[in-house]
This record gives sequence, structure tokens and C-alpha cells, in this order.
Amino acid sequence: MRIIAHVDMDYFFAAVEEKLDPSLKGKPVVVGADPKKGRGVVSTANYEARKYGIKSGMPITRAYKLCPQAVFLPVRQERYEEVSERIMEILKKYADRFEQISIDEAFLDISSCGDWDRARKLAERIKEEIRRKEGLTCSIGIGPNKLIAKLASEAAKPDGIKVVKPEDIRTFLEPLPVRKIWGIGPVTARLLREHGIRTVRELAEADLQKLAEIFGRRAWEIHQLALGIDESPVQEEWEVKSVSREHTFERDLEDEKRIMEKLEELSEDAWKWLKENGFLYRTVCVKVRYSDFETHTHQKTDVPHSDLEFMKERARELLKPFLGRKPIRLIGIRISGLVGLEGQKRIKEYF
Ligand code: TTP
Ligand code: MG
Ligand code: MG
Repeated sequence: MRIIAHVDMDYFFAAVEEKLDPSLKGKPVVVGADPKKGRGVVSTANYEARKYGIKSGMPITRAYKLCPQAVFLPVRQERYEEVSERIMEILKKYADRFEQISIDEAFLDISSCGDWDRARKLAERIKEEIRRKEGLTCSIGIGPNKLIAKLASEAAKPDGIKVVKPEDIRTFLEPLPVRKIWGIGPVTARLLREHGIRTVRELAEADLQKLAEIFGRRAWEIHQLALGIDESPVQEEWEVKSVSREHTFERDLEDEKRIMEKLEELSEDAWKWLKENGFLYRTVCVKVRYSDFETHTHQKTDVPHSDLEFMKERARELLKPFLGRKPIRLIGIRISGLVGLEGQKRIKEYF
């Protein structure tokens, strides 16, 4: 069974501003263009400002008319990116697979939780860590796929958790307007409306033949979404990670046996780290520095491996051509091409 979580920060840009200037708390805050300049839009507004009807994307002059006493702040992108990066690092730790989709939201595949109660507990933990470390709130939706998880996090706003189990999908989804579905844009929604289809229920019950006449091959896809079916995976980006260990000998060495032994020791060290952090490895790289500081590296990539013996074997093979030339000052090993089982392992640690 798949369990997917969608995490979205609450009124993100405005929340970061509030965090940096606590005197803003309780006041309506609008982040966006300068209202005096008369051009541009609202990026976001906190909940106090939303009470006046202010929304993302609205002309800033309109926001000013709705609530002239609000605090208007410029967009300070670097600040939000910095906080976003730290939050994503927190989220990553909890996921089997992780996919960031915007500055303030991400999907987490948390299937290894195994059941919905554990998934909810994990969400509580995530919220707790973000609150403690960043002083910010977020909302988390949990469901059997990305489509449901994303809708659930919206329903959980602000500062909430909503779990939608497979048996609850129909009741959850059917009353929603079709345009809420991720994948149904404004054009499709308008076409559907023209054919009398406004809610997800109406779309789910629509005649597939009739839908095909309007949307062609997309009809099937749209209809599947209305039934809450979405197989799309949480798409992990390739992460560059590695672990290295190196050693400088007290005196430059020519003793091949001792050099080999040291390299094996370093391999064991690196391997332990991989094991503790739940990684397989693909690439082994050996570094050699001679007494005259001439330095070489040599590496080889294979299919993912987990065992120490293979790593040692590779390291010995890579080191061999460098032996017997000059005294060696330093040797090192770098393991990369890591394939993470990290999230899975961490989730298991919590239960
Ligand atoms: P959202 O997550 O859509 O909105 P939000 O975090 O401000 O509020 P909510 O609690 O409803 O999630 O967007 C994240 C940030 O992206 C938002 O804080 C500002 C920026 N943004 C824009 O600059 N322009 C826009 O039109 C939208 C929607 C967001
Ligand atoms: Mg948000
Ligand atoms: Mg968002």
C-alpha cells in the first residue's frame, strides 16, 4: 500500500516575515508589490489580511483598498529560499522518497510507515520539528496518492493534519469543484462547466463516451482523477552525496602492506557510515598523494552494492597501479553514487 504525504507551509512568505519581526504578529500582513507604485500583485497575505478578502495574485492596489491599515512588505526572496532549504532538509529525513514541488511544499512517500495511524504520528512529528526549529506552521495531507494528499493538505489548513484513507476518498472528493483537482486547469474546468459538470461527483458519474467527444484521449485521464485514481510516483531528484575518509601518514611510507592495510581500514570506516545511514554505493574512488605532493585519484562505478568485501576489493584494485613508485604521504577513499534507503530506515526508527 502506498502512503503519500503532502506538506505545505502556512502563508509562507508572510509567516517568515512574522518570524523575523514578531511585532507583526496579529496584524494583517501583505507581501508583494509596493502599493504606492500602483502596479504589481500580492504574493501572499497572512490570515488576518485574508479576512479582508486579500489573496495571492490580486492587484496590490485592490489589496490596499480592502485593507489600507495592513503592513505591506516587499518580496524578499532570498530570505524565503533560505528558510525553505532548511525546511526541505527536515522533510527529506522523514521520506522514503521526496519530491519538492515549490518553495513551500513537497510530497513525501511514507509508505514504509505501513498504516494510517503511524502516518499521522509521523506527520505530528514533522510539524513538531518544523515548529521547534523554524517557529513556523504547516499543513499536512495524507492519502493513498499525490492527488488525494495534495487536496487533503489544503483541507487541513491552517496548521492541521488530514488523513484520507482509500475508503474515505469518495466522500472527501465528490463535493469538491472540479478545478480543485491537480491536473484540471482553468480551460478544462470551463469546458466541463459548459457541459454542466461542476463537481467531482458529476465528473465521476459522467459518461466516458461523452467525455471522449469533448476531450479526446485526455478524457480517460480526467475521469480517473475524478475517481481519485493517480498512480504518479513521488519523483526523487538525483542527489549528489558521498562519504570520504583519508589519512596522512606520520612519515612517508613505501611499505605496500601497511598502505593497503590503512586503505582497508578507511574503507571499513566509510562502509560503517553507509550502513548506519542506510545507503548502497556505486562508486569507489581512491586518492593517493606522494611525498612530493603529486596527487592522483582513480575511480570505478558499478551497480549498487552494500557489502564491505566488494568495496575493499575495488579499493585494492584502484590503489595497486600507484604503489612502488614513490613514498606515499596520504591515501584516501571516497564513496559516492549513493542510493538512499535513508528515509525508510528513519521511519522505522520512530516506531
Ligand atoms: P502557497 O503555498 O500557495 O500559499 P501560502 O503559503 O502563502 O498560503 P497557504 O497557507 O494557503 O499555503 O504559496 C507559497 C508562497 O509562494 C507564498 O507564500 C508566496 C508565493 N506565491 C506567490 O508569490 N504568488 C502566488 O500567486 C502564489 C499562489 C504564491
Ligand atoms: Mg503554502
Ligand atoms: Mg504552496
